[in-house]
Amino acid sequence: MPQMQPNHLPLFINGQFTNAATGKTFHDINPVDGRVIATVAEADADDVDHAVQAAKQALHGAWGNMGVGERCDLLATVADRIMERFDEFLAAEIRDTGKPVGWACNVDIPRGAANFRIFANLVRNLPTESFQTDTDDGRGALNYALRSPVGVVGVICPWNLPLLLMTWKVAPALACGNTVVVKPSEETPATATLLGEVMNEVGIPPGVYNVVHGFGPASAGEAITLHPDISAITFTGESRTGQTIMRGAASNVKHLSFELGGKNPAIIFADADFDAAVKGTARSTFANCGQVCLCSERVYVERPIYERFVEALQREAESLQYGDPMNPATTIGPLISKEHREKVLGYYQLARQEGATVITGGGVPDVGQQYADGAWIQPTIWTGLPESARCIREEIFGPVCHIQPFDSDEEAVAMANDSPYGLCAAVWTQHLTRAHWLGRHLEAGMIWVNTWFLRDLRTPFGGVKLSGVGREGGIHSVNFYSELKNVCVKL
Ligand code: NAD
Ligand code: 6OD
Repeated sequence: MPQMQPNHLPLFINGQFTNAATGKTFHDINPVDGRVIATVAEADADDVDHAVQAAKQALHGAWGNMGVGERCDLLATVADRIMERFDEFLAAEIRDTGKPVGWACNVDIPRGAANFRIFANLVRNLPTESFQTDTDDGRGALNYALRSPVGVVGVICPWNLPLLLMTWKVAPALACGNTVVVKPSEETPATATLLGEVMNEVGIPPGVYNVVHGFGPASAGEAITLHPDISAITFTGESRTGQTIMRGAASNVKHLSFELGGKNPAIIFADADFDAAVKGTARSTFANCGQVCLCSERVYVERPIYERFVEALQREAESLQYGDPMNPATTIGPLISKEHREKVLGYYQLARQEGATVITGGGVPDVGQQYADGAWIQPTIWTGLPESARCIREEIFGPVCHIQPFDSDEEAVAMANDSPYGLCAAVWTQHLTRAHWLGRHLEAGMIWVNTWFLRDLRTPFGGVKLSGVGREGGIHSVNFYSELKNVCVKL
């Protein structure tokens, strides 16, 4: 069986590792030190078409004809094989992203496997909706709903949680009987390619899982968006990219599921368990160097504990350790690229112009000669900005938050909701009815109370406003990745 060559990441089409028809490649860069770690085959519209044709063939062939039990058993073995090859997935993910091993070990790779296990189980055990209907002759009718796959699904992914977010889409899509053409982010092509090896090893038929590398506009991303034989697109990324994909996908009215940007609030009440709220907010602000769409960039603290909270969060930020991502003592990695660092540093500068007090950070750390070409940045805390400031309204996607005091539940909710985004919120309080009241009134898809990013994969996940379209997770994923057909039988 052909394997990937070290330092070169090919496309994976119809069960084969292959180069782009044009032979074009681009570089995969390690953000820790700026070194090129691999060349990557760059797909164009012809390569995407090749992948779509393979996916169509599998859809109407080996995969489409397989029973749901066998299909789900195979997908469960994908989960097992990811766990058996855990260290390879871990090393590939860390090389691409520079994220600390502790986070990658506990979040990215196990979730990559869990996505397959959980959606295989869910779809294997899915009941069918049915109704007995009265008729005039008294004999009645039986209605029941059948599920069929949507077709070939385009999966367009970001770079922040590459394996986790890609498999979060691929696993339910395949469990529901679809076939997929995946475009990983150009920044993080490795684990999606490695998954191609796993698919072959466990016997997933050729064409079921295809990977095309490349960029967005005038590249593989756009080719997926415009391809007439792709029936649905599931996309995670920036809201602006979502708008572009939505326009392109209109041509053949593709089904769309979008997980987009966020500017998430964390709300800390004076009655909260103070230490838990500080630790939890440090995690929700600085985890993955602030590059999780669920991160808190706006922190609202009830006035009696405001000063104490700012000092405590400052201590947490200043205790984060830069360094070799494979060292378990490292707790903050670099940003994904120097280009992204320019964007985040632009906001660090803008915050000063907008009148922020910089409590900590605000620049580039000295991480030593070895990492001088990496994309390192200081975790940063601001206070003193008006709620109308751009730094409060726009998604930054870095290790940064602004802390604002509030005086009442109503004021906290009003400030939290005054945003074009609505992905999630974190609320820290010991007051039961207050927690439920906020849960009802916050405008967001997910509300965490006294925790953050605690995931049960059966629950609905997605955002309101600019943060997304639709929900994935549990039955919501099944509803997106399958078509329901009602059969009405007169008895
Ligand atoms: P991005 O939108 O720049 O890129 C995401 C993917 O879209 C990449 O694969 C890219 O190549 C592709 N793409 C870009 N332009 C395209 C186009 N015109 N047509 C088709 N494809 C195109 O996002 P990113 O920088 O990779 O990720 C960071 C963003 O993702 C942040 O805004 C973050 O909030 C968001 N995000 C959201 C969630 C969520 O669940 N809501 C999760 C993770 C990340
Ligand atoms: O946990 C998930 O399923 C999920 N979609 C997380 C998204 C994180 C965004 O960066």
